[in-house]
Amino acid sequence: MDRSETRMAETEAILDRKPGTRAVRDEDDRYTVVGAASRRTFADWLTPVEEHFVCHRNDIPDADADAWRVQVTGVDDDATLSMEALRTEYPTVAVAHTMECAGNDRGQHDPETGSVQWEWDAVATAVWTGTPVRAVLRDCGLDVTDDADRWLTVVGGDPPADGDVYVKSIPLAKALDDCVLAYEINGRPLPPEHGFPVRLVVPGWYGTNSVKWVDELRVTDTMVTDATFADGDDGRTYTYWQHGAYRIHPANVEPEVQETVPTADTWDQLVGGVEHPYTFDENVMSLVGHPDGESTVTPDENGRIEIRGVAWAGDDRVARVEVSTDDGDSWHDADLYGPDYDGAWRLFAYTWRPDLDAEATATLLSRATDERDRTQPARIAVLDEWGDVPDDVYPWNEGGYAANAYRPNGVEVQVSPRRSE
Ligand SMILES: Nc1nc2c(c(=O)[nH]1)N[C@H]1C(S)=C(S)[C@@H](COP(=O)(O)O)O[C@H]1N2
Ligand SMILES: [Mo]
Repeated sequence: MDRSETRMAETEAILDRKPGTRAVRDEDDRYTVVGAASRRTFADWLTPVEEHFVCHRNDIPDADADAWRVQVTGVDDDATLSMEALRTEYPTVAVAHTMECAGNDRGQHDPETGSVQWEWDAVATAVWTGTPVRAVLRDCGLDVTDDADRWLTVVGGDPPADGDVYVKSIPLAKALDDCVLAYEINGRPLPPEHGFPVRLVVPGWYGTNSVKWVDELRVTDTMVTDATFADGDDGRTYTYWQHGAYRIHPANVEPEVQETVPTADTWDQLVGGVEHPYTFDENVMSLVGHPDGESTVTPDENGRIEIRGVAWAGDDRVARVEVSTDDGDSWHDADLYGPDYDGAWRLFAYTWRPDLDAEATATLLSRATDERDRTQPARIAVLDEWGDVPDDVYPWNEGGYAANAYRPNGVEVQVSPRRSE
């Protein structure tokens, strides 16, 4: 079977296992992708596995957990670890992680960009159980008190259909701080499509960094470059996923390989002059989950409708969420509540008292601000306004990455007055 046939078969099987997802249009017909089927996903803090999006390019490896090994290299004592060793020889931890595909909201770009046309469906929050990366690297002789300017380069075990091995580099400081080699999601064994038997989880960072089916952890002085892995005679190459894809750049640009960046904060790179930023930590974002726009809503006996949703900001905290019920003419502070973990979204709620005599339509918007006072922009630039992006506008970029505009995510709801009995 060629890749497009296995991709179709794989997608069908995933949709069967995950009734809360739907297939998403992939312009280039290359990825296996399913996304959250309903905005109701964003009215809850924990995303059931059945509603968690999936995204990858290559075939899912046919993995046998007993035979799987994770290589640890670039340290004093290189090691080969079995799943048994990972499970039993190190501490077990759980981390909450809001995983957002860097291409979430790509479908809102005009002109359209290629690849997967996500709307708001490629974001989810799960609790991942596994082994801290720190414990493994320390055991392999790494001085974990000295992470200055080094990187952790992680190799995926998915067979590279087009020769490009799935390799991602993250700053060693982040890896040692809170990253996990996960073998469970929401207390259940990892399903194949989420990285069985083991995947990296990088809390609060775009999904692309969380390498599935981990083969190797390598401590490196720079991000992966052509020198990191000997480009073999086997036709495999190692830098595409770090440097070619998942970078924010205007049309018709081939981003160059950089060895390092002055900051991993995606937004800081964008406004701070880093050439073609890397999509590392997630930009501030929010989504309304209820009402979901799929059915008419009626105020309760006190005339109230509760608007609920989620807001996240990568490594930063969410400081504020505002809600508008009149398409952005006026804004009201929402309450933040519920679980509060680094790297995971917060729930928000706002009590709306619509003033109604007859059935009406309203456009609900939410916009979040992070602790560093960065607020979601209103819209995505309609043209390539790169370098000259007005305030309150997110730059249109060729890969459609890291967009966090609030207007395209507005939800139109039909409200009918409560009938007096
Ligand atoms: N090995 C490997 N890891 C990967 C990918 C991949 O194609 N291969 N896709 C990445 C992308 S783009 C995303 S958004 C997340 C999605 O993780 P999920 O499918 O578990 O939701 O996995 C990341 N890890
Ligand atoms: Mo992604």
